[in-house]
Amino acid sequence: MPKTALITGATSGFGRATAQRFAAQGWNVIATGRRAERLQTLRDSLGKRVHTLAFDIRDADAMQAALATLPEALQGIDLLVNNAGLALGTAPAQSADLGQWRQMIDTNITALVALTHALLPGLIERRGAIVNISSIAATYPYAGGNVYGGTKAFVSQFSLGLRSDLHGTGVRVTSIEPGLAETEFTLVRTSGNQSASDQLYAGAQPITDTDIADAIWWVATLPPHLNINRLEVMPVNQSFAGFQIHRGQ
Ligand code: NDP
Ligand code: 8X3
Repeated sequence: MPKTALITGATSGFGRATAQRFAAQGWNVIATGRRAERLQTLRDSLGKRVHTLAFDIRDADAMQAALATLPEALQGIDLLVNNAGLALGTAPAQSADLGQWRQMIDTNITALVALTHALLPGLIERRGAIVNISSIAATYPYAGGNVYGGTKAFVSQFSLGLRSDLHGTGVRVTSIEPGLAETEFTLVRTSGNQSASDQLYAGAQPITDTDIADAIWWVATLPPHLNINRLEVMPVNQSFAGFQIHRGQ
């Protein structure tokens, strides 16, 4: 029997590459996202092993309704990849848009928690696995990262908390924490500014979507007695800078 992975945010970036990776390895994939036409394209290219659910992950009722439509053969989920998420804006907190903050919290935290809660009983029954996509922004603050970094710190800490609570169930939990990665992430963050996105990645040899798909494949297919708790991944060309000092009043 093939295993089944539910991957959120499969219309783009890490999620799409992960759907492609798992489908190519013979898994059933439940691919989610808002853009139904992109999900259809994914299904057209990957075949019947991919089942698509188009809904806004912030809408708890839509999420439950979508899960309820799953055919019986796909109701047993072995792997949940909580990947859907976004950053909006890089303004300092004092001039940030509260609506953007709320959208990040609703997507990166509230929806992730709700989906995890819905799927936990089944994951326990099947001794499954959860991979949460956090970020280096969870650990390393930077100017303009305020609420985005806060949401990812939640994801990392929630992952560790889940590990504790799931002790003895056989369920594995991993937080993957990527650095600079070229996806649609910056296009979304800058409200569609393609040149800002291109400039950020130019010459940097950033992480690719398939790099992260490979990492997810690795942690999810290790022998069942092993758990990768946190996996921080950066491009070689990215590293740390110092603290900032303001002089004067
Ligand atoms: P993309 O923008 O390429 O993909 C984001 C995915 O999230 C899309 O499939 C999008 O689907 C989905 N999504 C966003 N909002 C919603 C929503 N309300 N409902 C349903 N789905 C939603 O970015 P990445 O692949 O880079 O991002 C994936 C994850 O990786 C995110 O959690 C991000 O924070 C994290 N990350 C990214 C890094 C990077 O540098 N790229 C580094 C570290 C972490 P749709 O729009 O169709 O709904
Ligand atoms: C995305 C990485 O450094 O842009 O999570 O916040 S960063």
